[in-house]
Amino acid sequence: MKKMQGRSQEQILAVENELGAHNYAPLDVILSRGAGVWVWDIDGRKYMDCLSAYSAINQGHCHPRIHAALVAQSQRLALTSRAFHNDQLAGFYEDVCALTGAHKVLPMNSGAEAVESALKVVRKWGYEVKGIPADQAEIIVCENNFHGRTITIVGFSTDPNARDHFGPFTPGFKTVPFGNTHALEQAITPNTAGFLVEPIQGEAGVIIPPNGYLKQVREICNRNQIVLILDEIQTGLGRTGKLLAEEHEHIVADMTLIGKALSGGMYPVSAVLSSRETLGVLQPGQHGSTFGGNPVACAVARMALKVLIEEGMIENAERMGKRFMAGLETVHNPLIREIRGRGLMMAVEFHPEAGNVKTVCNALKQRGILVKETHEFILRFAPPLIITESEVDWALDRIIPVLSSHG
Ligand code: IF1
Repeated sequence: MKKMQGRSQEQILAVENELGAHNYAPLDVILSRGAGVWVWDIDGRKYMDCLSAYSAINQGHCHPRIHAALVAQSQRLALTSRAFHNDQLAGFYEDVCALTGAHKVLPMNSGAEAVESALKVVRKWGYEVKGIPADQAEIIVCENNFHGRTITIVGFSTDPNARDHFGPFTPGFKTVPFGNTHALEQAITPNTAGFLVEPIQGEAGVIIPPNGYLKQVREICNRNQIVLILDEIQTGLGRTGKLLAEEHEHIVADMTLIGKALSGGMYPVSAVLSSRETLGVLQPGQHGSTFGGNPVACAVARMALKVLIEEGMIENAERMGKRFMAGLETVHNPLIREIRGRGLMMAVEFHPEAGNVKTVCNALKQRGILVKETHEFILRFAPPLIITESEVDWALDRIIPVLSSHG
């Protein structure tokens, strides 16, 4: 196996360019080590990670307790398939249900798999419980959604870049404007089985709905016997300053999807959480996954949740989010359209005339801050939830001058 050590950045990128699919345009940095909020590149330069692998690293890079759980379980029993039971799965179910109030859990691996699983279950619930005629189930989603990259999911995306030339797509989906309950009500028919929505739209650029939106959505779904599916794969597990973003509006979804930080970034783990009635429609042989609910995933996830709670990361996200936002709001640049956020899920949106903000990402990288733009004009800031006051101040000292002078 060829060693990468000693190769230059150019040599490594040339290999990636030659042998890898070009489905990403990463920032020009090659990381080789991470600890807490910090990462180092192959030349030893240090950066603060303000992306957290799109909120998969809420607990900080290489959390020692999560790592220890990964090592210990992988040395004992790594995978059994679900053809047999394993001694970690029941504990995972208990921990997740105790924490979230869910009655049933379906363990999967990636976020997209959790979304796809929820879509299958909601359709099946529609036919078998609600009595929707065969193959007529409809699921409503929102414009500018992001729920993953499978053909069914990109089929109901409104982003041409995500969906063009991947058709034909799965039928049975309707799209409504995010944050608009009137449009949602108008889209409902007797065949509507579910409504899939992010509490805050991440990829769209941290789009926060009007106050009361989720509460009204909850009532509309109750009135129309529609399963409310909240995709909390990015907003969940402390990112917005609550365990789940739904808590900001004091509602409980019928199905909640979690992933990413469910493993602290250490292993692909996701889950569909639900009431008995919805997940209860699944019978043996009707759904599955080779790695879903495997002993390592369960052991890692149990520890990832444990440290999230025991180390006060959720409360810290609330406090540090306020400090971070207060700092960002001191930036006065006429090219900035809006600064918004909830907890440590934040965004700075520029006017289009500011040009592609990738230049800002590069300027921030030069100062030791790693962020990524979304949709050309929006910078998202999402550091690990363990960030301290002094680390927030360190970041702001570097971010504020760059944002103030852009343009
Ligand atoms: C990429 C985006 C973020 C998600 C929500 C489901 C999934 C995601 C709300 C699917 C995944 C990731 C995917 C990754 C980059 C990142 C992303 F830019 F793509 F849109 F976070 F905003 N629901 N988001 O955010 O989970 O299957 O990836 O585990 O595809 O580039 P996954």
